[in-house]
Amino acid sequence: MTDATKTLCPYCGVGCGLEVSPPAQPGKATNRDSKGTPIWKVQGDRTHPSSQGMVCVKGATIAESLNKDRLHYPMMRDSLDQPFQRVSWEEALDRIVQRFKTVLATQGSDGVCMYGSGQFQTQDYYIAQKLLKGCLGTNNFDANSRLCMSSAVAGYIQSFGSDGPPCCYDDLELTDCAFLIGTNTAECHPIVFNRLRKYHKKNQHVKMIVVDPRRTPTAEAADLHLAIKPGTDIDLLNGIAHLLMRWGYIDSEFIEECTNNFPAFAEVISHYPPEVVAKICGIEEREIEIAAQYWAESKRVLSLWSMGVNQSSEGTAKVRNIINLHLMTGQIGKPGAGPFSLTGQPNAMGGREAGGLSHILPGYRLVKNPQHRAEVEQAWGLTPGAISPNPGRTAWDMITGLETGDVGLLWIAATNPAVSMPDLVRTKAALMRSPFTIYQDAYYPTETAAFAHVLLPAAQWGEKTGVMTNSERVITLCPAFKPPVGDGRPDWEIFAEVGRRLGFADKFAFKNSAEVYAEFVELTRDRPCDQTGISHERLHQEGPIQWPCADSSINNIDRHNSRPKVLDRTPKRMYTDFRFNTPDGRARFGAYHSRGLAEPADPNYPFVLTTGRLYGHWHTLTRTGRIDKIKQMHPNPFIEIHPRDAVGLGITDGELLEVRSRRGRGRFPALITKAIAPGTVFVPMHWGSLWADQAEANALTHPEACPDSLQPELKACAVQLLPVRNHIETPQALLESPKSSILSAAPSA
Ligand SMILES: Nc1nc2c(c(=O)[nH]1)N[C@H]1C(S)=C(S)[C@@H](COP(=O)(O)OP(=O)(O)OC[C@H]3O[C@@H](n4cnc5c(=O)[nH]c(N)nc54)[C@H](O)[C@@H]3O)O[C@H]1N2
Ligand SMILES: Nc1nc2c(c(=O)[nH]1)N[C@H]1C(S)=C(S)[C@@H](COP(=O)(O)OP(=O)(O)OC[C@H]3O[C@@H](n4cnc5c(=O)[nH]c(N)nc54)[C@H](O)[C@@H]3O)O[C@H]1N2
Ligand code: SF4
Ligand SMILES: [Mo]
Repeated sequence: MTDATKTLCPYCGVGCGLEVSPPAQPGKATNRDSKGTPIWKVQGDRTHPSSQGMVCVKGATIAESLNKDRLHYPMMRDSLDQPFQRVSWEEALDRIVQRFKTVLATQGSDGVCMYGSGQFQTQDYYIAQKLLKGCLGTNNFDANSRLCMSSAVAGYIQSFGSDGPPCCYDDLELTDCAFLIGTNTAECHPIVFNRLRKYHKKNQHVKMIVVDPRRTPTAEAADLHLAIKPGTDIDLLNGIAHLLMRWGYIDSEFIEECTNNFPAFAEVISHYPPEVVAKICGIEEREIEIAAQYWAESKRVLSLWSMGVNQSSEGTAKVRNIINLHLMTGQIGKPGAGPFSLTGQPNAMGGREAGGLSHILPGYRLVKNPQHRAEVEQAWGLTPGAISPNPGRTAWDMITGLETGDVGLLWIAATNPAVSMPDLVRTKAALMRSPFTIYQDAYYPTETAAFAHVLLPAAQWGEKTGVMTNSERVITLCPAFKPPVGDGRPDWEIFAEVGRRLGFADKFAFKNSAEVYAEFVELTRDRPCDQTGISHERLHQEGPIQWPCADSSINNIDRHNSRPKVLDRTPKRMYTDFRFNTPDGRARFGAYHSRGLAEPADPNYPFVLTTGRLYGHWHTLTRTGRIDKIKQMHPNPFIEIHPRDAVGLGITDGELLEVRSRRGRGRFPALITKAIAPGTVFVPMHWGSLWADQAEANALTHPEACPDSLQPELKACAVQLLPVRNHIETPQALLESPKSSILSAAPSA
């Protein structure tokens, strides 16, 4: 392709390379959508090391949504009951700056909050941190990664001393056993799954274990599917560890030389013989034994996980328990082995590097660490003490801050919380009370726009230049290849402009995003995520580069042959020397008994609802809801329910079920399937109020979170199910009373 731009897919954290070329190529018919809009042509980039030319349906169709239903210009209104008025950027920025000044003067800097996104480019993240945490002195920046990866971040930090997935995708094709837990990789990380699946099919000895309460397409491909009850992962993992210990399949030398706290862990797992674990998890003893046997017999074990682990009120403990298995067997720091979190969003990794959560700072630093704060203050030319020592508000704390009136200004960008936050009834009520909400998005309308005072049009992927990091730490340059729609501007430029107008002109004097990145990489120097050897120029010339990549490793003259060192292109792993980022260099075992679900099923709410994703759709549908092919694949929301439970409720396939939790309700057609365990039901997260009537998964979920990662348990809440046909409107009082159990059938045991 001649005019093709090499870039990265803006959907999932697999991070596939794409080549995008303009619609009207010389000599070829112009590609157009049903409205006659030209469509850019997209294909996989064969030279991208992570994806090797492969793409899934989302990446392949991305161009079809780029020009549809975009937010074209800034809009404003004084109160939420008024219609929006189109305004100029000047007017919008004036209003924003004025409001900032008022809130800073009356409530202090902690009255200001920003809620960002793993769909930011690293530049967007970095400038937002500099503005909020640096110039304004509040750590009230959090991202939707709080709902996504924060348990993995906390688990890595506690076990290894720092964040950072230690593995690389080549490990998918080097392992003897892939242990997939709480991940529907086939639908959510399809190209990772393709690589693994091909290798698994070709190599008889390679085992694949999937741990998921649902029989997903991922589970279909496994040698062993452990359909555990939701929330029993810790018991299962302790059970596998128990057998490995009993059988003597542990790496005593590694434990002795490279770890701490093994005795506490050994004590805990002694309580988890298979007969106990099988009962708790709702599986057979034999299944646990097979899983442990696969671990024991495999030279190299690779664990993959995502939201079934992270989105839990004990998410950090689950992550650490996965890591425990790797530590006790020495399965880390070598090809084909290690604990590997699959990142959800395209640049949640870059967000972590740039300090994009309320408790972290750029360069894998922590807000609570005085030395880390001092290093960042110095880099930013701030007075000592300018950065607050207190972690800021998490995503959910922003909602409660609106409830209490402590949040005076909320700036939301590149996320759609009126669909994706837990407990939507409460979330929306809090957003309604917000004194001033700025919402910066690429599309219009979205559900969150209804709660904004100011709407700012963002230039999206393809309209701005920046970098993103995928799950295996590979950084790809994403150049602009088309002009922004309407008056759209890159997120980081909007943040920088507000920073300048608030009096920090010298801190935001960047001419372009390459300069922003160059400043950021200095903050990674000598840190685990060192990328000082990477620049826009280098990415443009040499293609995607994996970190760590220190400038000392490439820019220096090689003393032996006095030639400049060239970039080492072999995929890297972390911890190959078995030294970890803890003060004593040892990894730490965590010792955990399970506390179970935050809201277990009970006689009033007898089913456990779990939520998640479908192959074709992306989150809140702002893009994929506008793509015909994908709409045909997944036209409607639904609720998966086991045939036995359907019989208990007397319902047939397709019949409408009303689902109620303690917080809200929704209506979904039943999809009767043995793929889900009795007692558990599943609803996709994708459909918000603009896309379907009363089919919001998060009307039902709760915000109870892991005490370490503060990540909410979006994967489980207790619900009642009522067939709509014989459903009489129930007064709220009756719904709350214990008698309400008579209204809802119990799951078949
Ligand atoms: N098609 C598609 N792909 C995506 C996305 C998308 O919107 N659409 N989003 C991206 C993002 S941001 C993310 S975070 C990832 C998410 O990727 P995944 O985590 O793979 O996706 P989910 O469907 O949220 O949840 C995964 C599985 O967790 C299981 N689960 C539920 N409860 C438990 C439990 O207690 N224990 C265990 N072991 N499993 C449980 C569910 O049954 C589900 O199959 O996907 C990314 N990729
Ligand atoms: N029940 C339940 N809830 C969940 C989950 C679940 O599994 N179950 N998963 C959680 C997880 S893991 C995640 S990651 C979240 C995702 O939830 P959200 O972040 O709310 O979902 P998106 O639809 O991806 O929202 C991204 C928004 O950014 C806009 N956008 C796209 N590009 C740009 C850009 O360049 N700039 C700006 N400013 N805007 C842009 C899009 O139009 C869209 O409105 O949902 C969470 N909520
Ligand atoms: S697997 Fe993920 S990154 Fe790759 S094309 Fe699909 S959505 Fe894009
Ligand atoms: Mo996510």
